[in-house]
Amino acid sequence: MSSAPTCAQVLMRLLREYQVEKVFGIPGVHTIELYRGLPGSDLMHITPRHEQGAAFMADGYARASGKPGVCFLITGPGLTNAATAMAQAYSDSIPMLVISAVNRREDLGMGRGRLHELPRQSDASRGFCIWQHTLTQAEQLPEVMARAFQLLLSSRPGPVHIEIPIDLFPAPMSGNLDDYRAAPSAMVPAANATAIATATQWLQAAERPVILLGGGAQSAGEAATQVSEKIAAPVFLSLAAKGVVDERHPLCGGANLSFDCVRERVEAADVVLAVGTELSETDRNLVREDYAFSGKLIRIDIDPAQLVCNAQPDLAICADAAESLQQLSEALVQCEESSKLRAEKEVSQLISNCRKEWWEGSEERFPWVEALREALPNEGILVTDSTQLAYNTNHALPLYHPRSHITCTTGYGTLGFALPASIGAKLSSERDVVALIGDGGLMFTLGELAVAVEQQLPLPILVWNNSGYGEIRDFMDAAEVPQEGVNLRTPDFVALAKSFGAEGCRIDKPQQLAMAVAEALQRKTPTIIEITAP
Ligand SMILES: Cc1ncc(C[n+]2csc(CCOP(=O)(O)OP(=O)(O)O)c2C)c(N)n1
Repeated sequence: MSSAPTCAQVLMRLLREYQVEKVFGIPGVHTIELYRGLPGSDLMHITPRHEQGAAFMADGYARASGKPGVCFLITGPGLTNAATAMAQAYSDSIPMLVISAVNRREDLGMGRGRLHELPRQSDASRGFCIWQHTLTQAEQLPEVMARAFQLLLSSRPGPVHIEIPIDLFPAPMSGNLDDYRAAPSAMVPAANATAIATATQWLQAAERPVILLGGGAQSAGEAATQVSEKIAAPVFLSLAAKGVVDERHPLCGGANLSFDCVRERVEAADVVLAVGTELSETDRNLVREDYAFSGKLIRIDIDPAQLVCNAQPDLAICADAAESLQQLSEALVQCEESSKLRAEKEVSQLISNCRKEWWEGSEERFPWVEALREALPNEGILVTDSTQLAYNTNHALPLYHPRSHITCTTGYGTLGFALPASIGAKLSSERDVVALIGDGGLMFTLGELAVAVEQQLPLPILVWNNSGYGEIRDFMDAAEVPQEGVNLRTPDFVALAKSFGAEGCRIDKPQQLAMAVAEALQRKTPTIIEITAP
């Protein structure tokens, strides 16, 4: 190549070097010169209908693939529109790279009323990003990108926001495009040998150990299963870790931390091994009380701050989850078969006790949970919004593989997540994806259905239609607050789907679900399957 590459071209080159294949974004006048860098880069650009959709898609893409999701946004409204989705990703530690424009360097902080000007945009995003940076010189881009990817790939992830002043996109850079290479990603830290020796000793001697896994243990499923088998420890999963250990495994107690019987068992354990988890309130069903651990607590996390979050550990190991569980599994000696059988029996008893707690008050929804288990392929990915049926699938629908459960029902808990996140998930994975959304949540990001149609995604979208914000309506009823703001006029979702070029059908019996999903998975277009909620 003879002429000097521009900063925008180098950016595209570096993204490809960092294995990025798809970016989600909406262009604007500020990013025209950014987009001049796209042709020839072989990056695929997906265009949502709202920037919130772009960031939710990037989030779903990241959760399903384990690779960072990438957005291109304009300054000001582009960034603030994406803020909610970035904050959900921050809350759930999802790797996301947001590249936004910002006004010219000479205008920064000047409040001149320029188009899209957001005074102190960098301050706005700093609150929900693990790192925020304003590029001031084009030559620094490779260093900035290297730092961004080290953070995304080698530490506790979350959104990284790099804002690029519009005068820098066309700025010439030195050398040829081929000169720009990715930095090697860091080898993640293994646990210190003394810590492993202590943990091994405690776990080996434990009579009633328990393992708790959070979203940070996403890649540690196999090693966690081995550890649990070696010491006959029941494994409980946070909602972010659902499926990390196959929920059919006899030692897996599922994502049931919010039930009294499990809580009691965890609190009574003589050793608790908690890996990659905040021990957060939302997985304890808003009981707002921290665990009262009576035994020893061992915590493993890549982020030192998490090691003391919500509970003080007796042993804190700052290391990669999979690496350290592997170290533990190699150090531990296999327990006796009789202990394993005893633990398995206990887990099965606990699950049936949970089931009694599950059913109360939502008996009518359980046939739908069972139907959905039948409808969802074994390797399928379930993407859920904050809707009543999802609160039941969270606990009562077993999943079998890591990265099978993509949900916004914990942590930040925003509505509108599931449709765009399921699109992102499907764009990053060969696995079947099924979305589950309430009629209220769907309306937040409905426009993104157009993207699923454009991309010809075979995506069943289950809409739990109870004509309103059902969960809040129930809470109002329970609190004897007169219903206000919770009863909604819903559109004809089937007709709406068709107007987008999607398919649509309406069902009201659980027995109809498996067929409806199977048919939807065969189509080259999304299908809205509207469920008339009982
Ligand atoms: C952005 C946002 N606004 C408001 C809420 C509060 N909220 C939580 S659940 C819910 C009801 C959702 O209704 P719908 O999606 O129809 O599901 P349903 O509860 O009826 O099953 C609301 C309003 C929220 N979680 N996020």
